[in-house]
Amino acid sequence: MYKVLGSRNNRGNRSFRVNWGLEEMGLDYEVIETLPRSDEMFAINPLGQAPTVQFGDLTLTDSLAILHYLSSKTGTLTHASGTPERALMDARINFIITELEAPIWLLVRHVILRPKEARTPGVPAIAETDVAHAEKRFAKLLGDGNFFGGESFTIADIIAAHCLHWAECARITLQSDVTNSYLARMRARPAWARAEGN
Ligand SMILES: N[C@@H](CCC(=O)N[C@@H](CS)C(=O)NCC(=O)O)C(=O)O
Repeated sequence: MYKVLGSRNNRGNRSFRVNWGLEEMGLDYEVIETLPRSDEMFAINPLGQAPTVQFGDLTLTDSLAILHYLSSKTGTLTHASGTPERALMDARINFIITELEAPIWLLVRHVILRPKEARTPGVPAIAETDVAHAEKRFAKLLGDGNFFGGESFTIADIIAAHCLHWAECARITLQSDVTNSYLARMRARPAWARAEGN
């Protein structure tokens, strides 16, 4: 049984990526509601970040690393390492993390998370411009494909759809029909609802 220390909250919390992946893979898990930077989180993760996963004696950190671990272990939602399919999936994930997640995270920190005195005016507008630019590039890469990491659903879709959903939670309106219909398809997956606890 995997223990996800994090949250069921699906308004940007990266724990959702892991909960969704576990649901898609059909693995047993429980979510232990644990706040980032709480004593409980620091006790098992030096950065105090959510999600952190425990499995027996193993403690795993970082949502993407956890998804890579689970997908490699089960041989699902990924492509074999050393194949062109895997290189494409990894490139797509790197695109999302560096070009889409980064400005969303910057925006959220300067609009909500940081104490008011530590926010920099002007940063949210720059971050929003970068998110819009990344969304255009996402739509270009996806084209008329069904999935972002190749011909089948992979962890690249989990990372991509979570970030697009997170952008909407941060009150960004996604502009492209390609992006909106992709996100609607991902949200319609039964495992998405189960990961939200529904
Ligand atoms: N790269 C990490 C980032 C984890 C992260 O920043 N999680 C947030 C909650 S969604 C957090 O714990 N923030 C508190 C902090 O960084 O101090 C991942 O993907 O898991």
